[in-house]
Amino acid sequence: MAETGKEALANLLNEERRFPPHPDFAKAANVDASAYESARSDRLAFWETQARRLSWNKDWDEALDWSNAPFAKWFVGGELNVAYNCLDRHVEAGLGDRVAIHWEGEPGDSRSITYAELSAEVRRAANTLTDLGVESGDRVVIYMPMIPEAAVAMLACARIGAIHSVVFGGFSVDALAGRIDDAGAKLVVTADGGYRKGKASGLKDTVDAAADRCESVEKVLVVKRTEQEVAWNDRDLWWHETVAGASDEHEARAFDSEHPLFILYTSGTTGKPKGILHTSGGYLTQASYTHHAVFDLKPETDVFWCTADIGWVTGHSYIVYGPLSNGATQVMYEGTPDTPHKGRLWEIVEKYKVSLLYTAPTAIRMFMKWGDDIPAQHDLSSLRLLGSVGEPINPEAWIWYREHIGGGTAPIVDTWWQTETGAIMISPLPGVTTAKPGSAQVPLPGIEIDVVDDDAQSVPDGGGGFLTIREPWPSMLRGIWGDEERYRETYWSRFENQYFAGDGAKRDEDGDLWLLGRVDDVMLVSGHNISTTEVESALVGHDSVAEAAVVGASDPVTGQGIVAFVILRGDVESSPEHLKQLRTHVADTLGPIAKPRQVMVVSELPKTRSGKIMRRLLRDIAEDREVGDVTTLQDSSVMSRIKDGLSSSD
Ligand code: 6R9
Repeated sequence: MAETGKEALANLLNEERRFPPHPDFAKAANVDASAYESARSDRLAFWETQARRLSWNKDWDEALDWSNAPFAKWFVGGELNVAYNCLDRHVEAGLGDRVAIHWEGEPGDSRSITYAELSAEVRRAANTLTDLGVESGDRVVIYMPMIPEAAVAMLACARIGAIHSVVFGGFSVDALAGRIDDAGAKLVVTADGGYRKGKASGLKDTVDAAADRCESVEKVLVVKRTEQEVAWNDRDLWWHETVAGASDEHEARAFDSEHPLFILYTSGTTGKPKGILHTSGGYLTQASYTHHAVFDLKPETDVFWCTADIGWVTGHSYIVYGPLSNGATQVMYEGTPDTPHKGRLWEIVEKYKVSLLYTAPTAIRMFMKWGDDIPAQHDLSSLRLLGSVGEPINPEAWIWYREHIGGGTAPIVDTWWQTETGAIMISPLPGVTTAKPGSAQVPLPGIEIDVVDDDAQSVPDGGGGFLTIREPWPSMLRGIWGDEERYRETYWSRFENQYFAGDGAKRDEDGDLWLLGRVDDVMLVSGHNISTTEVESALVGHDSVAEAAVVGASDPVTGQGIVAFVILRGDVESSPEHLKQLRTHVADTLGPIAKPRQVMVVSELPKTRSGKIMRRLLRDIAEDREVGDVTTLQDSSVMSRIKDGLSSSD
């Protein structure tokens, strides 16, 4: 959109429904409207107050050093240990018997682990890592299923100052080897496999092949989960033969606030994956504060469940660092939501009386497609707040989530953030904000967001443009691993002194923010910029459509034409007449400019492991090209199935 025209993003969607916080919820909420005021009157002092929620070995001298922008330093001179903050301090406060993780394996096995137990296991793992020669600043790649040892490995790294880099279990040999190599990792922590979709998947073969190619790898530490046969190499060690026998006495050394904590690779649409670097004090401050404020966590009574994979930033900040730093009790689930049946998540909510649930729109739309009767078979009355992350949530999915999962009363927090931002940036505060379905609404206290035009000027209320961040924030990325220049170039070159996130947004008449998807995906039709989000939202607003993805395909007349891929609801039969209806429905909802040129029915859509639609691949189909790089797809065979099964409205 940047280069192609000055036309602001068309302002098409019109959503009028409003949901004010329930007075009882508002009264008991962790954070009230005064947080915005205190952050406005002194932003840095506000963040210093939040940093004091943590335990520091040495106080900082200065809240923020921005003299070497865009490389920030937060809580300069301060020292802390991240793992101590997540575990030992709760045990020291007498909370050792509180359950930290209720873990549910896919086959139905389960473990409840207390803070005392988790803390001891992390201390044993920290001793083991040290015995294996891992030192502060060394890199450790973690390639694991969703088992507690994944969190233990991360925290053990944090405890000794090693830098972890978690890679989604299931990524290919190439993807894994590329990440190990870029980070120069000494150690890989993995498992013999994990359970997904009713089967034991293998991870160890992939690690073996990747480690063979990467000279930096000295050891591979393997957790036994599935008991399947695995090949064994000289560099391999079993977790249960090393960690289990290690001492659980370990002193948590304090590290500088800016000591690196982790690298997490994001693929982006083109080029080599970027190793996003996060450090300690600022990251933990914002992960911890946002978890407390946005989810309204009451650690004594709530049961929190973030359904993300640990390989996604959401798993880092809202399974490991946010919840554990706050002393939360949470659920962790190994498998897929439809194994052994489509009510699995709701069964788990009922079993553990989950009160705060955090999931992604892609999952919500899948639950909608499976049918209202499935959640209705379970007692979900424990749920008191619902969260959404990863993509814009379309208003129909928002309403369904509130009605069918949240009992018609639970507030929904639609949280916008990125791997790069480290923690939530834009979200309603559940006790304060009158919610609007489909809008992430307001920057959190202490966060300065803007929407700007091509010339970096703020757009007025009612306008659309590029979402930017105007002031540094504690959990911001500190760079791209090994590539300073790429960091400046990618995030700081489009607009001077503003971080450009890559997303389009509009600001409505009340000043609330509506995220409109990646600007790379924005379509330019007859000189108008149209967001994929709005057209997709209109399509799933039609009764027959479960899920939709749209792309702009080059068009001799209009520049680009809108091509839509739709998944229909279970019992709907498609026909040329029906597809025509869908095109008309979009035109009626958004205006004739947004009418798709073509609608294609598909049975699935290409998605990343974190559930984001890879529109680039759909554009290849719409423009009839060879399909491009599929290495970060959740399931790399999906593209051939889509091509084979196409029926269209041409
Ligand atoms: C946390 C995470 C970041 C991109 C981001 C944006 C999209 C995430 C969103 C959302 C609209 C939301 N995104 N949350 N868009 N509303 N609530 O997803 O990190 O995997 O790095 O992706 O996801 O496009 O730029 P990451």
